Amino acid sequence: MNDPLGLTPPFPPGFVWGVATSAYQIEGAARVDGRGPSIWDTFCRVPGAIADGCSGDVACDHYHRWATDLDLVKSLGVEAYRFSIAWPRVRPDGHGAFNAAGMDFYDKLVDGLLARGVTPYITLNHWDLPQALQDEGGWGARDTVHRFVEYARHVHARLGDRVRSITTHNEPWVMAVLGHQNGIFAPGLKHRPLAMQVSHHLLLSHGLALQALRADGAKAELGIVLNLAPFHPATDAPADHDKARLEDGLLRRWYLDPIYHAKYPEDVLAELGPDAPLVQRGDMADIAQPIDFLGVNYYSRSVVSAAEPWDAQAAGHETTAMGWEIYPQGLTELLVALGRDYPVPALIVTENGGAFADELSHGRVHDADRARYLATHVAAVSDAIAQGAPVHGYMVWSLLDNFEWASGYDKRFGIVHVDYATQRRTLKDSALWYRDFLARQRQR
Ligand code: GBH
Repeated sequence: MNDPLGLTPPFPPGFVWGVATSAYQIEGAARVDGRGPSIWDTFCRVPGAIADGCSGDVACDHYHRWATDLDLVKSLGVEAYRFSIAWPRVRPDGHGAFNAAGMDFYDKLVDGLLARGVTPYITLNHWDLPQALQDEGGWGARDTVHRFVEYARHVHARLGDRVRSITTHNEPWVMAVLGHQNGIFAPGLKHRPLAMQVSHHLLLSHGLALQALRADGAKAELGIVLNLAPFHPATDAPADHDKARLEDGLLRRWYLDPIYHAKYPEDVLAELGPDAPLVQRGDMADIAQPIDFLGVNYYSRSVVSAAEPWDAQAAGHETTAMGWEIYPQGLTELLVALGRDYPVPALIVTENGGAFADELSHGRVHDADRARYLATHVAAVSDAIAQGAPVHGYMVWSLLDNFEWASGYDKRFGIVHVDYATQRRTLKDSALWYRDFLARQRQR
């Protein structure tokens, strides 16, 4: 396809292009080399929890195919690969001995990336809490905060000298709200006060981990990844505007105000009332650590109406296979607003991409819709930079088709197709577009 970016200014020098994955979604090998069960292993066995009834037991078998998968990463010409460490591989029972075999896998992965000239960006928690910790209250229990800090220090001691970037948590809102309030993600609970307590413990563990890693002499850039979306009122009615402001409070300000102002937003606390979390003295100061970067996962905007339910699809917008509206200008708006509202030193788009109805035929996947999605969102990032947003990188979600959580394997986000029966990988047209786009970037 032609280059909609031909007329955009070149990206700043040092801008980092990448692809992203997460452990449970690709690794498989669920019972290999001493890995313990995570809350997702458990949740996948709850009847009806996963659309196709499958689990991450095998997934993309990346645990065994990592070397050829890294060759694919290199072939794209990206600078960075963002992946997550499976906590239940590193410390299978949550608080006992660390499992050397589990850590060895990530050691090989990091060295394998460096050998291929690709920079590792690691995430410590992409949702796969050890089940043993869930059995003791999970993220609702304050002890889990300290177990996370121990795990973070252990991973940092092994890999910290070779990774450029360490993310504490991927999308705390998703873990807290989808996992403990809506119950659609592991651990499948439905209790708002618990969800808010979980969000507080995630933030606290983030802040304490940053302090611990810095005390340990961290050289890597340290930060957190949030799922964010601009909220647009469906109409001009004041009730819709108020709702949009509150939703932004729950998704964005709830996580960034503590980090930057050491307090939760007043309007959100007022709305939560008795559902607000218990905060101990000193917690807010512990959370308010400087971050080196904020990771932004962007998929769509959110149109908000006080009159539920509002259906964006019914409003006639083009959507991906997830039913999420395709709205690239929302990424510009979001990044510009973040740069204006908070003194973030660096924003990195840590995930962006779409699920589409791909068809593999004669060794090709003509996913022009995905390539267009990526190209228009990359252009939106360029617009944000032109408007002053400090964006330092962009990563495609995802390298591979993979286990899309409650949606199972039916929803494909990869720029590389995976045939699960044979584990054969095929570069989709979107991957070829990204590779060629990156090659052109380097020539400018
Ligand atoms: C990310 O989460 C995850 O980090 C990643 O593991 C996952 O595979 C990827 O995205 C794709 O899903 O229901 O229309 O209101 C995404 C988090 C939160 C994004 C909920 C969409 C609601 C859209 N998602 N959000 S809608």
